[in-house]
Amino acid sequence: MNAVAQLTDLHPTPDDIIGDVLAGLSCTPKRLPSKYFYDQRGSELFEQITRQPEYYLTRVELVLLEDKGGEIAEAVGPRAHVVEYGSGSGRKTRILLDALEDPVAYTPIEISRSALLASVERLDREFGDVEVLPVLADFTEPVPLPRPRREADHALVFFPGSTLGNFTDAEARKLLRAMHQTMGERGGALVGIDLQKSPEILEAAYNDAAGVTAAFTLNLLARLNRDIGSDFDLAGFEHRATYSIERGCIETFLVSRRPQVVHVEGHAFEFAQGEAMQVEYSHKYDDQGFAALAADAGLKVVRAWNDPKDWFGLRLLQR
Ligand code: AVI
Repeated sequence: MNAVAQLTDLHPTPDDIIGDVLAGLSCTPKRLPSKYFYDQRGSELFEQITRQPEYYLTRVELVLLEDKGGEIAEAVGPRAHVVEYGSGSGRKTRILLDALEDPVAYTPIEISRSALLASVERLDREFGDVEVLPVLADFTEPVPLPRPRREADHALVFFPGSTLGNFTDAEARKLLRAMHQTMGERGGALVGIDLQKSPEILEAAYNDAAGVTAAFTLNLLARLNRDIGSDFDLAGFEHRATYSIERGCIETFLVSRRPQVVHVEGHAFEFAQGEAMQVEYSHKYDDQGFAALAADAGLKVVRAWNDPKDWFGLRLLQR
């Protein structure tokens, strides 16, 4: 049986894009949810971001996984059922599965059917030796895992890329509590986190010289225009990403270049010149802050691996 036939559909509630956009534009200051960045073009642009010289996160995490694969495998133990939150990081998954001792199964969890199906065919081909059991579900909720043909010793949730940093603190706590449930009694989680560092390095990573991140941010407006019929003028907004040392967070905004009115579903929203609409958080962690976040979800950091410059970290969490 192939992986597509084995897809478990937990019927996640579809995104309410119109509701989310109307709610965000009615806030002061205005905001839009960053989860809507990832249409096809947005995913391609993110892929390009990961190849920009300033955006170190992906490169450093890949090398860290390669370098520490043996230690990670030892700490995780044999016969894991690897459960990935999202399915966009095939290269990282391959490195992890190659490093682990006798992994039993691989379950990507995705809320988008098209994204899950697109990745599943590729995964089934690439991970021929490991059973692929995709699940269509919202990973911010606890997810009952499918049973592999061969019994697994425990589940290992894999959440790389510092994607956790894109959630607000309250959302991250909820997600980690759900992860605590999903991983089960004997399970663990391997989470990639971007670490706090100089604002210059961080701001450069989110304002690359080639303008790919700016194009990625603006694509959100193109996506909304296409999918919900809004009339954002892309030339009327500019990308801005700034780091707050106090909050340990890159905040990305779309700043209105002039006074303008945007229409969504018959509602009119006025923007002043220079008005900044918040579109993304990218939290950066220190050891204390991350351990506290995990502890709120009943999880302990049992192992920590950083690259030699302490720019990026992998954390193994257990109950
Ligand atoms: C996917 N996520 C972890 C990226 C980040 O670094 O926050 C998204 C991104 N936004 C701008 N550049 C990259």
